[in-house]
Amino acid sequence: MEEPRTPPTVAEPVEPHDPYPPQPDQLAPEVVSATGKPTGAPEAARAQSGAYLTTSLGARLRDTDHSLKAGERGPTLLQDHHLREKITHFDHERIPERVVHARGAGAHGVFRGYGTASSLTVAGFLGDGVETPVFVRFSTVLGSRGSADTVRDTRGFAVKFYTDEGTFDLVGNNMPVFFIQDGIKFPDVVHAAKPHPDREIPQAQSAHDTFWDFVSLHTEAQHHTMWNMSDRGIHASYRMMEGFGVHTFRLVSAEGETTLVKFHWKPRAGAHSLVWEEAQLAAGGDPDFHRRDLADAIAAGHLPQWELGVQTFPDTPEQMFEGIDLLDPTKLVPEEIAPVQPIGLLTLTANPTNYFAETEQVAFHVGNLVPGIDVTNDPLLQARLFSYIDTQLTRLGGPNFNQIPINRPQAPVNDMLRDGFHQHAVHSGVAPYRPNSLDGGCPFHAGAADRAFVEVPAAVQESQKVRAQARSFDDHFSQARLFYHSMSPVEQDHIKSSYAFELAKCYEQAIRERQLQCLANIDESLCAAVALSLGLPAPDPTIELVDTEPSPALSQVGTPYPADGRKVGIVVDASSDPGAVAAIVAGLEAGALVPLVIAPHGGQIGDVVVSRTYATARSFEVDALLIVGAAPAADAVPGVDARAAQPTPDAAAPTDPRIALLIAEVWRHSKALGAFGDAGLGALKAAGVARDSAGVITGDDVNRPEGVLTDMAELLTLHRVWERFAPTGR
Ligand code: HDE
Repeated sequence: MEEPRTPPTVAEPVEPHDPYPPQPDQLAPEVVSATGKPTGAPEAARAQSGAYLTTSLGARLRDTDHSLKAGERGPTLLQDHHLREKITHFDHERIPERVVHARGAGAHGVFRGYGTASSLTVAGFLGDGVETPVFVRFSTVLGSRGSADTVRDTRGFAVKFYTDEGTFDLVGNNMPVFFIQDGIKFPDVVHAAKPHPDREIPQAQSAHDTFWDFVSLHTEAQHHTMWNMSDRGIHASYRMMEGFGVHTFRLVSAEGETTLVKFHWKPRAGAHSLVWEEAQLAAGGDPDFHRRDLADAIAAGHLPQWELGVQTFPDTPEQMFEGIDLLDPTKLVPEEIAPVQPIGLLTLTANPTNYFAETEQVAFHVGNLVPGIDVTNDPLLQARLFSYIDTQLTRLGGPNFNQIPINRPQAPVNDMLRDGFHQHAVHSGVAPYRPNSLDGGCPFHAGAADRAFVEVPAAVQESQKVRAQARSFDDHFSQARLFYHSMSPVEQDHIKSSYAFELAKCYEQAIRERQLQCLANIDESLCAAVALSLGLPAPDPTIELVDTEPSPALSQVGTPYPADGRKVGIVVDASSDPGAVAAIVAGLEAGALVPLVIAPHGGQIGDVVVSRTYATARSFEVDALLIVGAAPAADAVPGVDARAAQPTPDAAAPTDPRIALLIAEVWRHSKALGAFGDAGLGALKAAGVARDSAGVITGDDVNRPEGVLTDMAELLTLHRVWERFAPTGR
């Protein structure tokens, strides 16, 4: 029997009781057998059981604090089986982290098909109203397991669909293009992007010589690099991130018709980013920023959602669309010429119960396909088909990794794969081979009517064995130019600044100059702005610059999205009226916003729980800020906190220096600001913010906050107040 959870007591609990159940927001993988059979057992059936401490085999233990010694002061005895078991297991707690995508965050969810893809594919899970359990893992690429979430990087967006026709994995990224066109280059790009092999620095960064050395010499990487330098490299949260299958896949209909597709995940909350200073502050102030945001949102019931969509292309022998090679993963197809058609909805519903068991041990594989979805000859995808199984052999310690709970399929398994390390199935019979008569011929081949996976008999051109690629892969710059020209002026400014930042971090002048040459081959004004920052001359292009129609869909600016789940900080001080604070909190919650009360110290303001204190609050934690009161707190002592040493100019409404800094940050991060009464106005003044400037809303009466709250919710639908700062226009 599981015990209900009770709040912790100050004194150590001593009354034996069974383990607590998981938290209400948590879920564990479905309890199926190693061969995919439903067991009917609750998810917690795999958790620890019994009230008493035991050995790994269930013998109860009286003492785990003292080793078995020859006398109180004597040496420890080899006989101590408990000591040896405990230490031996501890010694082997770590498994190798992923070579790439080591740092991740996972969640359980459900996918509901719309049926709109049914004419394109027989895949059952895309059928109208069909619900399929999923596990999703988001990740950064470069950093080690403990690295910060908000570094500038590409993000992984991997989804495991446990369909009843087998598991389908869509192992994508938050960018639609990749650094390389052929999988054989993957070790090169990863070696270049990872920390330098001599000093092992920098961690989780592309701002270093080896990365820029590679991408400037290997110019097919320039398009993806441009995405990384854009706002897409520092997304605001996993909830606000697009996903892409990158490669072109092939769907197969019931009639055997094939269609080429590119997969897209569209977040319901819109695609949004941090600004670079926020990303840097968050990396120190809350290295788990994205992981925490995802878990908190799910726990609070603000369930993240994405629509899955496809761009479709005729499956012609050339596999080209409007001059774009569909097998070249450094190219995207603008949505304006191939609209994304929605085919289903993903909702994340629960957090994992155990990070290691689920998020760490989950094993994705692009070859996990179901009938109706097949691969193409994209040379990057082809290499991935090898890599994802191979890597698990070392990482998860043997060939039976698909029997680990999070990887178990929820479809019957009869695979003739036998034995190996950590075999969990207890196979019956004597004939794991085909054909056989001893097990009555079982397992049988599935016929066409039995929904078997059949590779599309795609034609292979008569050719020679060559280490070469098609000429259509040779264009390395035109889509980087297309992307840059599709950005709004403020996004272009961010791109210029990130190139300037990253290249300034390089030590080698030759690498900077070489990358400037690449920028000259993308856009003259971009190259000139970065060259100016670096103090170098801007080179002329070495190729003819070709203009294509921009793709406005690539810009993240200008489209309103629901503000649900956005965080609004409320700064209060010792004299703030608890009733007014409670009313603001209630007003925000009624609008599906998340209030974070920032007070001089922890505890409660009336019935409202304080979320942050003056000593901890920074801009990156909120999407907008409301100021009710901000008088200096008792601990605003210069020398205790350097931030508390800033002057507060307005003697009439003295403001805590840390709040003045917070307001100034929120201001320059282009977020909405609201202020009530004299205290609020004084605080704005102390931070140097003009009350009538863009995105600043003021209210006279804190007891009538409705107007301010409505205006603020409206501003949040556009994510940021970009018009606050005029673009450079350089
Ligand atoms: Fe991966 N990739 N990759 N990759 N990848 C891995 O698999 C690899 C590529 C992606 O959350 C590894 O289990 C090769 C493109 C994601 O567990 C490894 C090539 C895209 C994840 C591997 C690529 C991805 C991985 C590391 C070039 C976007 C994390 C451990 C041919 C479409 C999945 C592991 C998770 C993980 C190999 C290129 C996405 C080493 C060889 C392109 C989201 O097997």
